[in-house]
Amino acid sequence: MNKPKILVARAVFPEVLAKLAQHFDVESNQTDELWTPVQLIAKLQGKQGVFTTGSERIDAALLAACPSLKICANMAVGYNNFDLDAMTAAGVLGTNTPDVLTETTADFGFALLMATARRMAEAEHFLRAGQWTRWSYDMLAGSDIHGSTLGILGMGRIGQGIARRGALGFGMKVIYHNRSRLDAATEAECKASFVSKEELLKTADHLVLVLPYSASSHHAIGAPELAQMKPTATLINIARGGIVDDAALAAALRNKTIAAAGLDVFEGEPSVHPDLLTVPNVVLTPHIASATMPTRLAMANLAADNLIEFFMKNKALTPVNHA
Ligand code: 8YV
Repeated sequence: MNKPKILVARAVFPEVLAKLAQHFDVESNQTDELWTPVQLIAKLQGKQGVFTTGSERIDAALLAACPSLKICANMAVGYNNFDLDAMTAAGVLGTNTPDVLTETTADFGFALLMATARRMAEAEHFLRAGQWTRWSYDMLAGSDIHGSTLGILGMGRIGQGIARRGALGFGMKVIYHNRSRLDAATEAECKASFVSKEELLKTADHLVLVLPYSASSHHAIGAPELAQMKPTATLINIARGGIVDDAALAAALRNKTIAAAGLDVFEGEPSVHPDLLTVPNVVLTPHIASATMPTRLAMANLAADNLIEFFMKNKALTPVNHA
C-alpha cells in the first residue's frame, strides 16, 4: 500500500523524522530553508499532510492551491498562523501541541519577569561596558517580586502555571482577567482572583500577557491601556506579537509611563520595532519561551503523533477544529 505523502516544513529532530518515515513518504527541510508562500505551495503539491511551525501561514490561497491537503500539524500551542475558518471550510484539520510546553513556558515567563523587574539585562550591559566603578544606594534598583501583585491577562494553562509560581513560590497576590472566569477549584489552586481588565491594569505591579492572538486581542495593550498602569509597573509579553502595540510600548517605556517591559514576542518578528532596540528599560528575547530541548522534542513528537494518529486511526490527538 502506498504511504501517505507528508511535508515537514522546517528542520526537526532526526528521531522525529525517522518516526514519521515509518508511516509516511516524507519530504523534509533539514537545511531549514525559509520558503516563500509560493515555494511552500509548490512543495505541498500531492501532499496529504504537513508538519508546520508558527512560521508557515496556512490560508485560503494556500488551501485552494493544495487540494490534496488533509491535515496541518503545528509544532506550537498557538495556531494564529492558521486561518482556521478557511481550513474548516476546506475540510482541512489543524492540530497544535498543548500541555507539553506549559511548565517550560511558565518557567520562562517567570524568568523574564524577574529579569525585567530586577533590571538584569541592563545591569549586565552596565558591567560589561565598564560602568561599574563604585557602589551607590540606588544603582540599578528595581522592583520587588515577592509580596507584590501579579496580574495575568489570559488564564489558560500557561497563565495558571505562572500564577502558581507567583502565589506559592513568591507570596504574590495574584489577580487575573480572562474571557471566562475559572471554576472555583482552579482559582483556589492558583490562589488567583478574577478582576475586570481595568482593575487588572490599574492594580498589577507586574502584568504578564498569556492570551492567544486573534483579531479581538490585537493591540489589547496599547497606549490607553499602558496609561492606566502604575508608573512602577512591569509588563511581560510571552504570548504573541500583535497583542501589544510595540510602538506605543516603546513610547511608554521612554516616557516612563511604566517602569519596564520584558518581551519574548514581537509584531512582525523576527523584525523588532527599532524604538524598542533603543530604550534601556526593556529585556528582549527571541521567542524562546518553550526552548528547552526536552520540551521542543515533546512538541515535535506530539505534532508527529497527530499526523500518525490522523492517518492511521482517523482521529488526531489535539485537534483545533472540526474538519
Ligand atoms: C513555538 C510558541 O516555539 O507554542 C507556541 O505557540 O509560540 C512557541 O512555543 C513557536 O510558535 C514555533 O512553532
